[in-house]
Amino acid sequence: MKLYYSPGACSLADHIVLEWIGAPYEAIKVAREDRKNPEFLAINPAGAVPALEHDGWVLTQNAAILNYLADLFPESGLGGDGSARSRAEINKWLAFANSDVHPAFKPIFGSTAYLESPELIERSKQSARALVRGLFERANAHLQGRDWLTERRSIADPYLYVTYRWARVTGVDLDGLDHLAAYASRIESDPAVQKALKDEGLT
Ligand SMILES: N[C@@H](CCC(=O)N[C@@H](CS)C(=O)NCC(=O)O)C(=O)O
Repeated sequence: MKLYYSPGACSLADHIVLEWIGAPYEAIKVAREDRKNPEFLAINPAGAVPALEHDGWVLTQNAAILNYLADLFPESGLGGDGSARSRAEINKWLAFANSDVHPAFKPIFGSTAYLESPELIERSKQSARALVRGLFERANAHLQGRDWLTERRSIADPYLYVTYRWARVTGVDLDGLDHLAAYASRIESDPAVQKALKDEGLT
């Protein structure tokens, strides 16, 4: 298996899951500025990470990749306990991270540059930070008394963790979100997570 990733991007979730699974894989770095190069567009026409190559077949879209890995390695338990309900709970939180939290960062990462006005761009970023804060307040409330988003560690956890990392460096107000902070520290102190971070050149 080959995972195409950019350091610290949402592909870090897949990188962590591969480490948790423990099966052999190769992590191939795609620098941010190389994501639209013809070589990488031939792998993912969207020019986005992650992409997973397995037996000559390429899968894109993070939620699909994470679910595929969970299905390929059911013994990892990362896709739940085998019941429809546990998988649905995991996919609920995966959707929260992938389709609510992740896109909320877009203005912070530059999607509103077309506005051209520095003042308007800054307002769009402030509004995005407030949106992310609101989403994290929900996750924080849910995490009270819980170690993981669902009954057990799953493919949803590293995705939320990755977005928390982004929040830390983009000025999102994380004050008082103590359950979320403890959860992120718990994930971060895991040796497998440390390895994925080190391999991506992150601290
Ligand atoms: N819907 C895609 C979005 C992936 C995505 O946004 N990846 C970012 C990195 S976190 C990226 O490579 N962006 C480059 C681009 O879309 O141009 C997925 O869930 O896999």
